[in-house]
Amino acid sequence: MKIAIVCYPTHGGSGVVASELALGLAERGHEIHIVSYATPFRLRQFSQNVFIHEVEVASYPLFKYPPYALSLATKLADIHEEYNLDIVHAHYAVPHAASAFLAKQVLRCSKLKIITTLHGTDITLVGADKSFHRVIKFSIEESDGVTAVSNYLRQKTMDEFELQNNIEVIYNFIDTERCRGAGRECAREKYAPNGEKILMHASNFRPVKRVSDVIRIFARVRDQIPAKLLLVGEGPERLFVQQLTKELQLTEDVWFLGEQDYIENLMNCADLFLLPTEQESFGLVALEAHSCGVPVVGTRTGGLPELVIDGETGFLRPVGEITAMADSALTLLTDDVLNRKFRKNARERAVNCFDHQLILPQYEAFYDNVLGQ
Ligand code: GMT
Repeated sequence: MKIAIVCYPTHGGSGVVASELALGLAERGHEIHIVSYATPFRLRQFSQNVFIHEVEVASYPLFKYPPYALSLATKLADIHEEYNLDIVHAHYAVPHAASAFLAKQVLRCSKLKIITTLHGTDITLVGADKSFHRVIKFSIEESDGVTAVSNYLRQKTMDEFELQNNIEVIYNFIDTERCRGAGRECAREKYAPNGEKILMHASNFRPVKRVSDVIRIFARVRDQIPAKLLLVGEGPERLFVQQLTKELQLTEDVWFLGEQDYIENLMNCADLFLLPTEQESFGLVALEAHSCGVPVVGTRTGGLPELVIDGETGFLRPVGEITAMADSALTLLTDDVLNRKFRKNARERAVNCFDHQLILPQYEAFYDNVLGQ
């Protein structure tokens, strides 16, 4: 098949999923065209069957906001004319699904199928905003196929947009072999020279991730046992979080590591992953933790319980319950037998339910189905 994958190039989960999907499908012989405003970081190396198309947006003094959605639509129409695509697969509804629809209208080509994958904030935060709501509802309704990354997100979308569409759930996935090989570079001694326990968190440091809760949970843990915290990522809350770290006198024990292209090496250092997020449609980063055999302590919210099994692969507590999450973390960090059991369960959960070899065929089957419509 010839598939254009439209995505964001950043470290966010939707860009990572789209990139891994591109690489997986290319390996299975499909011709993949990546369309984005920059090359996604995981696709910077040459891969057979993957073509990169960067969207350029014209600037003009009249434009306060450069019209990216229009440039993207034009680019998609051009790519179709040159390569005769079967499918445009839009990852993240805003504005990708709308641009794909516009490209199809411009081409007047009913043969070209549009698939939209919903990732989370495109529905729960951005899509729900009044300024986008109608266009997003329309773009989803006009897609030839729609997938969501969890049952939670599927239901949330149906309710939010009062949709009649069929939305298929295809979970996010990971190459679980990658984690097995990683970790040699993980210098545990570098981050925890005196054998301290290592907790980790990775996110885009947006308010929805509640990174300040991570710090407060860590403060309670470190009061009880020697521990270090690795923080991965960048975002608007970073300065605030750094300030809080100072105020709580944790600077010596918290490592701010910035954005990392592959976090497996660091993840293999961790004894526990913290994800006290407000909302999470799936939680790809929790899957990355599980794939490396790292239990997760987080919140019972959104699609996270579809991945993290409370009491088996981690502990899930209500949003904002810092003390309960700190207690759960301490339980897992002080009981070695329990920790080993949870580590084994977490790894098995990733391998048995979310490995790329299981999920990629689901996307292929979905494409076949849509093309057969
Ligand atoms: O807001 C984010 O966390 C970024 C967003 C994205 O575009 O990458 O993440 C969403 O998509 C991921 C990939 O499907 C999911 O794993 C995340 O749970 C989801 N984030 C939220 O729902 C907050």
